[in-house]
Amino acid sequence: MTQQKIDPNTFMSQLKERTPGEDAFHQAVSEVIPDLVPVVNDTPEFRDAAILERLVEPDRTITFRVEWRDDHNVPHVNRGHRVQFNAAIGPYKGGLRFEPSVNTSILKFLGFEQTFKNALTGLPMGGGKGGADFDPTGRSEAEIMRFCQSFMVELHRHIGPDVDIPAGDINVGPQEIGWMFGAYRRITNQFEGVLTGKGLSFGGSQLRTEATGYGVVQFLCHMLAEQGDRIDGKTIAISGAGNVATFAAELAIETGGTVVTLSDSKGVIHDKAGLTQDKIDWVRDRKSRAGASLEAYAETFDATWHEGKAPWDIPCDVALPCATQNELGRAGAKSLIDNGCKAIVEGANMPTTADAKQAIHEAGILYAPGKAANAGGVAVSGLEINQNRQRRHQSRAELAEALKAIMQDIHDTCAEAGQGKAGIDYARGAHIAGFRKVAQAMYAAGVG
Ligand code: NDP
Ligand code: 2IT
Repeated sequence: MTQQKIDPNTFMSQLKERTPGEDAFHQAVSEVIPDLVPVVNDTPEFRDAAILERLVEPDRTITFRVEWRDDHNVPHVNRGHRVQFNAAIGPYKGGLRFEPSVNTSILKFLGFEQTFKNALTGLPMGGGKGGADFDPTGRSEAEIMRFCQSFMVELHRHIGPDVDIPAGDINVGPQEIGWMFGAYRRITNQFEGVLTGKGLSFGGSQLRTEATGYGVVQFLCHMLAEQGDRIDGKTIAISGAGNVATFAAELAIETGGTVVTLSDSKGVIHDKAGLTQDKIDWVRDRKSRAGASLEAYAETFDATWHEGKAPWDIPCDVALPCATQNELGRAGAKSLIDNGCKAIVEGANMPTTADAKQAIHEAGILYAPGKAANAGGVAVSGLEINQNRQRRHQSRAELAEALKAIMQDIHDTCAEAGQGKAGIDYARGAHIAGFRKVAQAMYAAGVG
């Protein structure tokens, strides 16, 4: 029996009723629903198999207690999670985030996005995300290590190279991955590719650290090329000062752009002359100290510091939000547009609010969603999985070529699926192309 056509508003209100209070998750779903409903309504087998209804329900969400002792021997309790969202096209894959704001809603939004993103990479990876409401700010290395070890005491039951392969995300980098990998190995007595983003000496991949930020800039270059334009000479505003932001800055500069901002949770630096590799190295060193702000950049180099501000009031040709969700609101988007910004490419996951997206859409400037533009990181994670399976290391040059090819392919796929009368809608293209692959796999697997 063919199911009735879906009404986007009814679909969203039913979802909200089933998942009260999960605002970030609702936002992530409501971004894609207007683009997916026409596809589902035109594809009777997707409707019959209730693909959309099943797609918004994670396979499982696991929540657990993480207990650890600080340096004064005082015990602490945090809440850890792994959301295994969708495994239709491959084992669950996605990062771990340690931040006080982490909760089920945030991880469901991230796991949902990851499902589309991973499909776009062309690699066999399903979507997942995890983390804990642990705040590493001001904690010693020993404390963070003990937290990672305790986190893995529970997480190890739920992951495996054919089941779920986590990686890093906010506040989880190579150091934390090393501690978690060590804990997994000791608990299970297995040396296997159960995490990506590992160090090179124990199965990590060349270029994984750089891949997300580099991929963002490669995606931007493809978008500009599509318009007959280039990055050379463009003024670029970047938010964030972590993994994604600093490697995006690095490649943007190398390819001829002038990067004038980086930011953190305390404010933004404006460097009119533009960042250089030396300045980026200084930022990395500074930010490697827990809780350190970028403020001292303005005292060290010829730049200004704007306490409590984001980069969006600073004139630029291109904006790359690379910090966190909902960091670019309507006022920021308006300000970027009024100051002549021509392209917004998301390095972070869902950094742009719904209101801001509306303003960007109305202005008709170029826009790329994170699920397409920041997929380079998880793509190289996918290549790390392959290397671990084959017990070999690919060279940096080989991986650089592979990353380039994947980002070109994601661009072209989104451009093709997003082509419309008004030009290319990259978000629509990403939603439709990612969805088709997952939906076909879910359909093929049957219901139940
Ligand atoms: P990092 O922990 O390396 O860096 C995060 C940066 O964002 C820090 O500079 C941090 O500042 C800043 N930040 C965090 N919250 C806020 C806030 N509320 N306002 C302003 N700045 C803030 O994380 P990543 O670079 O790895 O991740 C950044 C984004 O990219 C996230 O959305 C993540 O999900 C996404 N992403 C990451 C990938 C990866 O491979 N790492 C892959 C794809 C997407 P402070 O130091 O002050 O806290
Ligand atoms: O959001 C993301 O794509 C990531 N944090 C990277 C995930 C991964 O498994 O490499």
